[in-house]
Amino acid sequence: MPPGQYDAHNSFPVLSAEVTPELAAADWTFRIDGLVASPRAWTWDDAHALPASTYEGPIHCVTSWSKLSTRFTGVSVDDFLRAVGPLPAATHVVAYAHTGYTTNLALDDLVDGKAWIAFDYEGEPLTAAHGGPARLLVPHLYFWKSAKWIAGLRLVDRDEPGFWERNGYHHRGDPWAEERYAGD
Ligand SMILES: Nc1nc2c(c(=O)[nH]1)N[C@H]1C(S)=C(S)[C@@H](COP(=O)(O)O)O[C@H]1N2
Ligand SMILES: [Mo]
Repeated sequence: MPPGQYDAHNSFPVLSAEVTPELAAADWTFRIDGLVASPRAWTWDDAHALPASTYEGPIHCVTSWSKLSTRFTGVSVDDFLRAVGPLPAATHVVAYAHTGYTTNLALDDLVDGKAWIAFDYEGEPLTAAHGGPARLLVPHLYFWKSAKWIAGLRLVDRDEPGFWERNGYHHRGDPWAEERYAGD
């Protein structure tokens, strides 16, 4: 367990800055643009044509709850990135939600099997409150990086703070280093 965290066991708290949107799977789209060779968008069916990939392990919220055992299924971010071809200048990513929520990540934190676009939690479709129909999942970083109702990734050449990062939270958010607030 990372320092300062406790196991929430069977509870799965909901933390949302926005009102939960009513977003049908048929209306969901996911886009990757910015510093890529060929920007593109996926529908629900397009995304489900990609290989399924499962994450099993912990998640860590900066408010100090963790869940040591979770299982999410979706598609690896690697498979989406392969289709667009990130340009060498791309170092960072702005993840944005259908609601307008944003969060920044280093591109390195989204590649090599470390991040997913998740559709299912514990074998059931993600509930709307937990980001359904689809959320970003970056479980090695604090959970605010895992944008619910994910709409897209914009590849950029500098680290631009997102919603919580502009409000005092750390740019990276590594739970093992307790990167909770700017300056930690
Ligand atoms: N769109 C969006 N994504 C979001 C948030 C949010 O407010 N809006 N909150 C973040 C925070 S602070 C956390 S801890 C997790 C909470 O996910 P959960 O509600 O499924 O537990 O979602 C993250 N993703
Ligand atoms: Mo959070």
